[in-house]
Amino acid sequence: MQKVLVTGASGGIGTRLRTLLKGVYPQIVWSDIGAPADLGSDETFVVADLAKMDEVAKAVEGVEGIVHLGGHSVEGPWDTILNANIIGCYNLFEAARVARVKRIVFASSNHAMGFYPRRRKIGINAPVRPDSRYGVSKAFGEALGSLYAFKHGLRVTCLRIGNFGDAPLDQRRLSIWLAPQDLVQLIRIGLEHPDIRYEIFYGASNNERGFWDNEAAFRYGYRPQGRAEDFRDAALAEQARLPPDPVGDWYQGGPFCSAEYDGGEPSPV
Ligand code: 15L
Repeated sequence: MQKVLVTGASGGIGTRLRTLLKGVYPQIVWSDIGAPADLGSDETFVVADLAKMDEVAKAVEGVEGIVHLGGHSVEGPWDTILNANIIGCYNLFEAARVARVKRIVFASSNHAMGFYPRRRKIGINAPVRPDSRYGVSKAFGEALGSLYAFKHGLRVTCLRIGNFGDAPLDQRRLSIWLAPQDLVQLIRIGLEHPDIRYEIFYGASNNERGFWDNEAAFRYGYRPQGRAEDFRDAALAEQARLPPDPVGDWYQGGPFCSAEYDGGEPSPV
């Protein structure tokens, strides 16, 4: 990997990766709809609105690998999700195919699977159960990745990211936390591992209360270093300050499940 494009450079994860990926690849092009405020003079940035194919095509020119973090990163109105995450994701994969990009790492989300009860451990073979329009857009991105991998030979890795940050923020996040350095490991497997064709990994650290079986990632050498339980007391104290949420507390997707909910009794399975 000589030249890598990272979309979503101005977002929360992109901002951290700009430090963490420094020097990992000879050339990194950062992209977003607007430039990060603290863009360094040694960083290459290209403006691209994901909903505009010509701008996306320019951004992917000459790159070998893409880390696609761009788009809308939480639940939103349908028009927002449609433009940023559905049309935007299509434009990205299609532009990559035309430009003969070799690999894409797609930032999917735990919200593609949010409607599984917390007490159920799921792997990558469980059917998708999106908990929001946002979650549906991530399931769409995973399906699109599969199409471009098996039909067009792109090597695609989808990361169902839990919650990225320096520490798990509450009880649910003790199960889904992803430490920054662990995300870097997963991205590097996606961009570099010779055997990748199409894979889905859970973006989670070494979490004792994890909801997910991440065997697929382990097979590719993923060895997460972050241990959520090291932050247990602070996370549980934060949880105690939150109001009860019968639906959100039952399902893996938490508040994404309870928002706009009128589905009756939560599912036991
Ligand atoms: C996500 O997918 C979001 O991008 C992030 O902002 C968090 O809400 C996270 O999920 C989560 O589930 O905590």
